[in-house]
Amino acid sequence: MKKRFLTSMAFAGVAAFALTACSSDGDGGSADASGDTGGGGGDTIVVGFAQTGSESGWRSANTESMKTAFSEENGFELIFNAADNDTAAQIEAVRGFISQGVDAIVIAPIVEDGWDDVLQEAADANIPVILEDRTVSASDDLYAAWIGLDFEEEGVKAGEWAAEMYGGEATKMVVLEGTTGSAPANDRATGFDSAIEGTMIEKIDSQTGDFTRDGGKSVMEGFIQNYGVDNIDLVYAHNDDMALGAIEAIKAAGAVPGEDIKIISIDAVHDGMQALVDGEINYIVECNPLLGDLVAAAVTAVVNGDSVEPVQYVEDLAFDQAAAEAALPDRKY
Ligand code: GYE
Repeated sequence: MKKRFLTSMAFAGVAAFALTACSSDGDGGSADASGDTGGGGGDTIVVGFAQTGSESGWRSANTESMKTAFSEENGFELIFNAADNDTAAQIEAVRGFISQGVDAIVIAPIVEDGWDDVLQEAADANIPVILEDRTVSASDDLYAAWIGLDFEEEGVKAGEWAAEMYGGEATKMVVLEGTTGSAPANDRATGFDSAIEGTMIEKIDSQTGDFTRDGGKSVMEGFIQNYGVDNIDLVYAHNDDMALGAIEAIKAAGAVPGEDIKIISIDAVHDGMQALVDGEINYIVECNPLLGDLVAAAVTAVVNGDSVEPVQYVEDLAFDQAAAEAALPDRKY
């Protein structure tokens, strides 16, 4: 697949386009009192959005971005479903959207596998599907576009920093994995592992904390119990929420997070960035959740029969403590 990185300039450009396109839609379409929900041509576009759930700060920011972009003023009617991280429930939600005859379906797929049948059902019903955030293993013929982040590259960035800072001395690392079977958990592991290959960082354990703060805390408590707080040097958390849970567990065991046990995580949500500024996390790779405008622009294009870039990557930054201090006041999530 050809990668296309959208710089923040391009991102802002597309966002501006989406807003312009939508306000003209809003003038003609949403004033239509007939209740006509047919797609395109100035009518309200009815969109079913199957969100994963509400597991993290990243997810809250993503949901808000989507709800803002798919607003009535922008010419959309959004039918929102959050599946509480239950894959079967998420697939059922998509089936519900198909039977309601929505104009388009947007999915943030909890896991990569298992989407072939329901995507085929949407295709058979002539309902276009746009994926946002996570990827699927199903054929890309079954959806119009995917918009999200390069999770493997995020893992590489985190791993390269770990290799540079800690790779030259014996370092025992534990990993807090995201939801099992999800694209970011798979790819962030692959990217990180490739970047630390040949260094003195040794992965002594790796378990899922399901991308939640409670999950990160309880898995970290287990690691501390099994290995002893003095025998863990580094935590790699697949998201900030799990890192924040691990911080609580490390403190409760009488150690100092960020000093006795170093922590690297991914997302750069506000609470994670604050912990980095406070010295309790050592490095964070960004994962931008503000995808709403890009997704709305893609939905509008597809519904109107216009062409759409099938793979849209949004670029991520990375922060050490000094960079976090500088960036925190202007962060939008
Ligand atoms: O990193 C995590 C969330 O899929 C990129 O899901 C997303 C991940 C994000 O729960 O915080």
